[in-house]
Amino acid sequence: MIESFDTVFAPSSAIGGAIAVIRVSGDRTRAIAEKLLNKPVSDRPNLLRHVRILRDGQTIDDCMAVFFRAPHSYTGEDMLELHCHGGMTTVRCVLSALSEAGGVPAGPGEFTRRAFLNGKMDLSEAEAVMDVINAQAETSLKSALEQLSGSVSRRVRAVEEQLLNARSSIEAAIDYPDEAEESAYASLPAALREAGETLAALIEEGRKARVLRDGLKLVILGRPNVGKSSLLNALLGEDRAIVTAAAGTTRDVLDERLSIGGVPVRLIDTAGVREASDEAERIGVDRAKRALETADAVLLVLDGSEELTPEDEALFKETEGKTRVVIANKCDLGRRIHDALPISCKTGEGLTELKRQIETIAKPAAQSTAAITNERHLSALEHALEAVRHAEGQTEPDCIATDLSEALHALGSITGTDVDAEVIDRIFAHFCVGK
Ligand SMILES: Nc1nc2c(ncn2[C@@H]2O[C@H](COP(=O)(O)OP(=O)(O)OP(=O)(O)O)[C@@H](O)[C@H]2O)c(=O)[nH]1
Ligand SMILES: [Mg+2]
Repeated sequence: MIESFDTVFAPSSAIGGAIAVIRVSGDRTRAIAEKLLNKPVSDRPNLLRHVRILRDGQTIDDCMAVFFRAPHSYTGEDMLELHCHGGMTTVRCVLSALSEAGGVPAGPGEFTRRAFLNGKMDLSEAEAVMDVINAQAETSLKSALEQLSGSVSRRVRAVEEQLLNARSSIEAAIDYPDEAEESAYASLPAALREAGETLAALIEEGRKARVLRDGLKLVILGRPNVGKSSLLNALLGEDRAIVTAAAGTTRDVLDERLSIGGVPVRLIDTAGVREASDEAERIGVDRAKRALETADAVLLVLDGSEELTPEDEALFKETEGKTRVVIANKCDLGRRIHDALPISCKTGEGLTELKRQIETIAKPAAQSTAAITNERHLSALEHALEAVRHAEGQTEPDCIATDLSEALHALGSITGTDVDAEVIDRIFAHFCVGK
């Protein structure tokens, strides 16, 4: 267990690069730096300096170092950043020297946890740090950077404000029951409704924008042998799925990630839909239909060199109402279907246009970068909404006040003003060491 008074250290860059960044944070940073570098830390912080790291009087690295003085650092504590040579041996020697000088190896997310505890950022901003690192595409990165700059906290604070107003009306009613009818109490129903509407809007917007994190779920659907797996491979640019001339090749659902126009997309190849001839194929067809139920959009693939079949017609019906792109594949063999996007997985014709159409579907979903997309934040908002709705159905001022406190508690857990220690532990446990 790392104590908050420990001075911690950890490598902060990926292993194997030319330069390894090692960070130290805590009260003893200055003493440790002076021991390792064998000279006093300069009075001018934030400057990159050329130094030698010593261990038992021997130079173990010739590198660069920056000292940040509390509270003007990432963690809010004194910090040292060593930019060493990147080899495993160098890094291991420097880490041993730090340990011998009194440092303690940092656990996952320890630096960001300290930044949160020292008030350098709120909890939603701390969580955004991890989202920035894990961002799968440009739009997810933009959204995480928005969150890092405090957009989530700002929007949550606005609802908190509405709820606090509602609560003060209630408190007035409890304290001065006789004047309650004329007083602010009269405005309570409207205040509750307004807070509920804001919460509901935030939740809906956030759920939509979660596409940013999970990717637009795009299901490739069609009867057997029209070239669904060939399309998956063509869009991915690699031979991921098995393609054969026999109908009924794909049995399982294949789920691949790629980025189209900066938006993360989950591309899902399915078994060709028809009356299945064996058990495995039947299960495959069932899975294809289940994938369709949760799809954000569908690529309905036809064989453009043949006339439409009754199986194609059935799929048109099944995908009605879904966002879809109808594709006539194998256009290199002939064009017998019109009103569909002609492509050829064989020659690559039409693929650029297809990608453009996918981009137009994915982009609007990705536009709201300030939305609250983190699952923990969304469930806290839902909890708050439930409490507000409950309050709307109450008549006793005391009961309404209790509901409002519960809603405010839920909102406080987003920014971390009102959060249990275990929640904090759970959040930082998912961080990488060194961040
Ligand atoms: N000429 C031509 N052949 C294609 C094209 N796309 C796919 N094919 C061929 O069509 C056959 C079926 O391709 P698949 O990608 O396996 O088709 P599928 O829809 O995944 O088939 P199932 O998994 O059985 O449902 C293979 O022989 C491919 O080489 C194309 O654009 N032009
Ligand atoms: Mg296939």
